[in-house]
Amino acid sequence: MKNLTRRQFGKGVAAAATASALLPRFAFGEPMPSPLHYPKGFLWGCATAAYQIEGGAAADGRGPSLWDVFSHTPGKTHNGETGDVADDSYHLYKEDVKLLKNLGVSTYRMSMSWSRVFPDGAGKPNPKGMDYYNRVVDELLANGITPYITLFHWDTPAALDGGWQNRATSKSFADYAAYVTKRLGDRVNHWMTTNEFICFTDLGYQIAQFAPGLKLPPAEVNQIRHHAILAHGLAVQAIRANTPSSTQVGLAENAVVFVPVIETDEHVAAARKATRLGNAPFLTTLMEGKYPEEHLAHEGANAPKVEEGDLKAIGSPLDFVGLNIYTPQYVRAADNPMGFAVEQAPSSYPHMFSPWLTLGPECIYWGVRNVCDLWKPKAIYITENGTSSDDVLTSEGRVEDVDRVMYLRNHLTHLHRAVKEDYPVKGYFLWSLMDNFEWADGYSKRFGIHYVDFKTLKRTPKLSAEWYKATIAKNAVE
Ligand code: PNW
Repeated sequence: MKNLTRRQFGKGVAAAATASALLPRFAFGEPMPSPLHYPKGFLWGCATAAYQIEGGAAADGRGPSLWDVFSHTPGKTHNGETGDVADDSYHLYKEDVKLLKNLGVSTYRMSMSWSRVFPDGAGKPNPKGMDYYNRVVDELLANGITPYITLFHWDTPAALDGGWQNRATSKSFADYAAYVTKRLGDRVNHWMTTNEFICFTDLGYQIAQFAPGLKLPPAEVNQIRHHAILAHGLAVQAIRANTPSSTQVGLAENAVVFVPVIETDEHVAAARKATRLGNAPFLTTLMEGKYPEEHLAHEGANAPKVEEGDLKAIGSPLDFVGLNIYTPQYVRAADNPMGFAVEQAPSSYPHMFSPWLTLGPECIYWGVRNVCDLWKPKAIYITENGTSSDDVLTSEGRVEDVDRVMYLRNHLTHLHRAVKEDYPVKGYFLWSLMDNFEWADGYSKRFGIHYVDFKTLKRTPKLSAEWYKATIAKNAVE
């Protein structure tokens, strides 16, 4: 079979054995199932975030972030765990680049800690903090790995007065963006401004699950959301002004993914409408350069105060949209003014180790399709996808995370459909390279494809790392 494709093999055997109608169908003429090949040049990567992996919380002049304050406040995180040490990637980054190299990834999505570079969030920069990122970038490039950098993954400098309640924070963010892209822009060509608006706005300021742990009324939350998308827009402008014209700018957003409950025209249209309205304060406003009328009407007197020039900045054209995709939200067409209704799943609906990680791997296809059909972005990256698992390190040093492999294989199978249908998906970043500080869940939820012993900081590849390595090597999912 060596020099024949599977299909030729099948045909050859079929011709030679037409008499043998009783033999199994597969060997005779029916094409054998073939692996799902990704296009040449498709980018495979892993993702991490600064506060979740770096540690070195007070090293070399880093200032505290709202997450340092929050995690050190009793009762806020699992067992009071903090990111003080995390994976100590601040000191062990060369080891982490080796993990990446061994996987064979071409790209690495990392984030920078704003308060490492500007300990007070604004004003005087900290050259030692900046040097750390210079070293990481150089180490990646020396190993043939392309860095994709997120400027902000929730770790707002604690010194910024009022945090995201204060409009001045948006301007400080743009200044930080200008400073770092000016210094790294000769070596880093792909930038993401922010990660997941809802997680540092609503979750931090409305439901108090994340830093800074406040419960503010809707009008204030809408203003905070506005400052967040304004920060993104001003940062896009700042990056463009400080980097070569070839620089690619986008963001990483966990837009709610609405999946048509049945794939018929009416439900597909409902999923598109739901995507637009369900993501109104964030991605929709970025992509359309204005808040949807329906959203403003719905918020009424609580709608944000918008100053002149804000929406122009917020709607700055992007080179790519990064989507963090984990779970589906099923939706159907409905005879109501919105034209859709969200399905309520029964309590038996399956989920992964984290209860919020409900299964539905087709979400990765619909996430891409809904966004592309609505707004036609030039390029899409899956900037995060992955799962927690109740990983156990065996006495032989193995982690048999077959549930994570199942999750990844299924998502990459459905992502392949989007690629095959010519949606402009350029790459995929698996969350995450290694176990890390999982925010309010502390170290109780592991998302890595490398197991980290948080006492010794030893990293061990899990079965999922072997699986991902093989997938990358074949450029195909099987
Ligand atoms: C993402 N949800 O957050 C973050 O970008 C990562 O920092 C995080 O570690 C990872 O996913 C795993 O949680 C999310 O409730 C947080 O749907 C919550 C949700 C989704 C993503």
